[in-house]
Amino acid sequence: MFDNLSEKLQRVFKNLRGEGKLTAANMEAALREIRMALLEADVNFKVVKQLIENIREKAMGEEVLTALSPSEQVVKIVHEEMIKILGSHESRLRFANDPPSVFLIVGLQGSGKTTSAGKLARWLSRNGHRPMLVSVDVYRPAAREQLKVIARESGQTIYEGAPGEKQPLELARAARMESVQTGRDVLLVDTAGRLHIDDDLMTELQQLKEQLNPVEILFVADAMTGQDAVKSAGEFHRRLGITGVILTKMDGDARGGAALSIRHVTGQPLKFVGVGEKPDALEPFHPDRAASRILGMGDILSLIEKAGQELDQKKAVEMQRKLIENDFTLEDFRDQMRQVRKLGSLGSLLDMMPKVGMLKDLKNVKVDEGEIGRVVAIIDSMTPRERDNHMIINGSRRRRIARGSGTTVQEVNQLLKQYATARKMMKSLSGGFLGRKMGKMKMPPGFPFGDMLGR
Ligand SMILES: Nc1nc2c(ncn2[C@@H]2O[C@H](COP(=O)(O)OP(=O)(O)O)[C@@H](O)[C@H]2O)c(=O)[nH]1
Ligand SMILES: [Mg+2]
Repeated sequence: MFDNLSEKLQRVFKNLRGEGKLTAANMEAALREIRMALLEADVNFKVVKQLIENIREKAMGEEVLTALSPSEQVVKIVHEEMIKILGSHESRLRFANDPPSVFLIVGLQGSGKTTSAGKLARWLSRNGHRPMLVSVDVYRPAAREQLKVIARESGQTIYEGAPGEKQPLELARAARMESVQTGRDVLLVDTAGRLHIDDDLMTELQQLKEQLNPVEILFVADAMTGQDAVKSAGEFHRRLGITGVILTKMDGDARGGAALSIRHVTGQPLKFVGVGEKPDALEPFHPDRAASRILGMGDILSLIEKAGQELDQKKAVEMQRKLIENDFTLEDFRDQMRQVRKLGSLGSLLDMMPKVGMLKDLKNVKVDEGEIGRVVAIIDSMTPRERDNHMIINGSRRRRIARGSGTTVQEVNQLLKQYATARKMMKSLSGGFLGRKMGKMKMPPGFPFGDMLGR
């Protein structure tokens, strides 16, 4: 997500780092590069123009702070302006005073409507609602079945329709009645899509809108289609009036052009992003966090939120101290592995982390359960003294540990080597940029010892 843009912008900031102060000349050079980076990320040209103007105005204005370096100043300004373009604050879903709140899910074929409807039902259930799903996509034979399967897999309630109900309007009406009778407070209506916007589809959607009076008309767009997604969002808004956007497949979109353009071009907020095919791969969109992610500061807030459910905050602080002081033992390492296992994939964890230098490589590291299990087993077989000081683990100790953990001496060697490399890496990082950043950021454990896996 945003990887390419993030990389390019960081290069611009790095170049600025050598400058003593912000001048018209070096600022113009930086602006040119930022402009290029945005255009290459497929950001709408009007948005780029606006952003650059805003950044220039601020940078050249009176707001320049003497306490910050030129590079820090530009990062701060770009961050602020990017948040503005993305929508300033999180746009929450609206609900009707009179339940059920009807959400119409609309968009082109293949954009991710059905998948997102299922994910949204799950998200709503977990946030205190009682949603009901219904598919009114009566054209493709498998469409309604698909939603049924998704609903079943994620434990969501669906209105399947009575035998006679064959038309979208009939189905929607019946589902609404069923929602009222069974006390469901949100009705999610998954609609049909077409390959292109056509009049028949629009007429049908308008009729559904008229009849159901939805509080939300959520346009689902595929982020990978870039400016095409933005264009069709604009078109749907013009003809139907959308209230928000769900941008799917952000996990596969390294550029981020659609995400950065949609709000500014359509005037409607990005409410959720789809970040994978699994039922839980849907996140509310936070402009500030997205901007931080683009600028490579890492999505620290999301990380802490996610980690917070699983981790003991005190332990996190302690772990962070250890990381910085390079006082990180094999015992701590084992704890880390267990946390990584609890949190799920290391990839999604690292996606939220600051992208600094070599850490980027870690994203491609696959964590497999077996590997973690092996690491934990090996460390379990060590004595407390060995865990505290890996230097004492000589040949005979290695053989004993291998036997005790059901692994080979080679695997034990490999683990120790990876551990040593990571310690070294931590040392160099903790002295530099990351160390200072981390000092302020309360870094939870689980980071960044993926290096020691899967190499
Ligand atoms: N990687 C990824 N795939 C997605 C996401 N959302 C949807 N998909 C996939 O996109 C394809 C089309 O989705 P579907 O919901 O059937 O689209 P619809 O025609 O608009 O209903 C399916 O294969 C989904 O699994 C997402 O956020 N990430
Ligand atoms: Mg569908």
